[in-house]
Formats: sequence, structure tokens, C-alpha cells
Amino acid sequence: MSSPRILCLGIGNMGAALAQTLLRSSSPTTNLTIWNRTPSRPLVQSLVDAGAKFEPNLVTAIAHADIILICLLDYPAIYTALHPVPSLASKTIINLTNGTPRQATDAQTWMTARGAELYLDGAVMVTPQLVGTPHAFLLFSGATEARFQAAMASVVAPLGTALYTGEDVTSAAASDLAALAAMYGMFAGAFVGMGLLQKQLARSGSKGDAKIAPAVEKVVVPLLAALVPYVGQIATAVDEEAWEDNMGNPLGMQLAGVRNILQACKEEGVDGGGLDALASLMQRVMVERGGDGGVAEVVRLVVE
Ligand code: FVH
Repeated sequence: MSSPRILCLGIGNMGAALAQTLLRSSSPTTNLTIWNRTPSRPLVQSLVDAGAKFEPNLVTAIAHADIILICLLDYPAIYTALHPVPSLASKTIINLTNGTPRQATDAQTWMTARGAELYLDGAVMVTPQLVGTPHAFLLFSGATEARFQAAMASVVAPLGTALYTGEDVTSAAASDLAALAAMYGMFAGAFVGMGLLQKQLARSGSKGDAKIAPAVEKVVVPLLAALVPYVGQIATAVDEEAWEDNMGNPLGMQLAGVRNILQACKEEGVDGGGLDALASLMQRVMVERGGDGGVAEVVRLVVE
């Protein structure tokens, strides 16, 4: 059986990494075409040098492809790019563009209305440098797992471990955004902490050569690493509505700690706004239930 003709639509940092990995792992007969809005992007030339075919006309590129792997900045960019394409009849579309659950549903409707045979919505869960390495994993949702395995699993296997999240096409986007929300929440707190460390260095009269990185590496990073499994335990408490289970860390104690951070921010002139919303939610749980339960109940308020 001949190899499927793959079109990588979008050669930004991530699209280029996906295309490079597919090229590296493919047989000499594999037919990999690339398209990018800006043909002069250096990543495009690197891929052509590595054996990809660049097709500047997207209508032609799609007509000659069986599988279209989309990785653009956002969903509006997808519609802008695909607007002139008259038909997607019999095409398999794998969309790895970051977006919302609703955007995933709308894209499925839009693509199938134009004849697409199979639409999978997904996400890449690592940086471009890690694509194709043992650390890489990707999410896919939509169609059925059997269809995903039959049609796509071998094609996307070189990119990383594929996790099929469910037939509901929104499930990959929901999981992707959940992970990113946790990551950005971690950044929000880390930036406040780095501000406090900088103030401490300035207050102690350290010269310009004093850095915050040693404290972050020796104290902040190990604490975060040790607490990662705690997030899973909190999720289990949420599923079980086990609001009274404080896992040895009662909400009252935790809120006192968060208030100390915010107080230090006021005293030192650091913007602690990144933690204000969390403190308010914890305070609401305190008012409703007292401080003996767990922090998991904050999630109940988030969805109300
Ligand atoms: N890079 C990363 O670390 C993360 C890892 C997790 C997944 N994300 C998501 O991947 C999508 C693409 O991200 P990217 O890193 O490739 O982003 P850029 O390098 O900025 O490339 C963007 C591509 O989108 C094209 N594009 C933008 N607007 C339009 C448009 N209106 N019409 C057509 N194409 C458009 C852009 O083309 P050009 O600027 O080169 O002409 C690039 O091909 C993204 O969803 C991340 O959240 C990456």
C-alpha cells in the first residue's frame, strides 16, 4: 500500500518541528508537502532542504493530500487560510492548533460540512524541541478510538506518545487547556515569588551580582516537584466531593499562608495580584465551611 500523502499546514515553530519529525521518520517514498502563509519563513526553506515539497497554492496543496495536519496560531487563522479551499472531500484532518472546546466543535462541523472524511482535534503537549523525543505526548479526540487507531496512530506515532482522550471532539482541547491553566497558574505564583526574592536581595544590600536563580533552583523548584502529585489528589477529592478531607493541609492553614504572601507583597512593594483571585476563593470557602476542610472545595466555587 502506498504511503499517505501528508500536508503540513502551518510552518511556524511547532508546525516545522512536526514536519521535520515526520520527514526524519519517513520512508523515502513518503510524500510530505508543506504550506505556510509566509513562504519566506526560514523554517520553510529548512524543510525543503530536508526533502519536503513546498506548495504555495493551498488549494493545490490540499487537492494533492490525503492527510492534512494543521498547526496554526489559532482557529481564526485556520478559517482565514482555508476560506478559498472549495472542498475537503475525503480528506483526513488532524488539527493540532491550540483552542477552546467550543472552537473544536465548530471546526468539526465546518470541516465535515466541507466533506472531510475524518476530523480529529488535538494538541501538542510539549515544546517544539521535544517533538519526536520520548518526552513528547499529544492528545487526540473525535471520531472513534478504533478509527483513530486504524487511520492515524501509525502516521502520528513518530511525533510522540498519542493519548486518545475520547469521542467527544472537545475533550482534547479541554485537557490541553486544563494543563495550560495549571501551568500558567504556577507561573503566576512563581512570578510573585521571584519579585519577593528580588526585593530581599535589594534590601539586604546585595550588589548587582546577586541572583534569584539559586533560591529558585534550590527551594522553589523542589517544592513544586514534590507537590505535583498533590494536584491529582485534589482532583480525586473534587470528583468525590470530599470537601472535609484536608489531606493534612487544612484550608485555614493554607489561607493563612497565602495571606502572608500577600502581606509580604504589600510590605515589599511587589504586585501580588496573581494570587488575589485564589485568596478570595479560599476566603469564600472559609466563610461557608470554616477552615478545617481541604483546599479542593475551591474548585466547586470555580464552576458555580
Ligand atoms: N511553540 C510552543 O511551544 C507551543 C507548544 C504547545 C502547542 N503550541 C501551539 O501550536 C500552535 C502553533 O504554534 P507555533 O509555535 O508554531 O507558533 P508560531 O511559530 O507563531 O507559528 C504560527 C503559525 O500560524 C500561522 N498563521 C498565523 N496567523 C495566520 C493567518 N491569519 N493565516 C494563515 N496562517 C497564519 C503562521 O504563519 P506565518 O506567520 O509564518 O505566515 C505560522 O505558520 C499554536 O496553536 C500554539 O498554541 C505551541
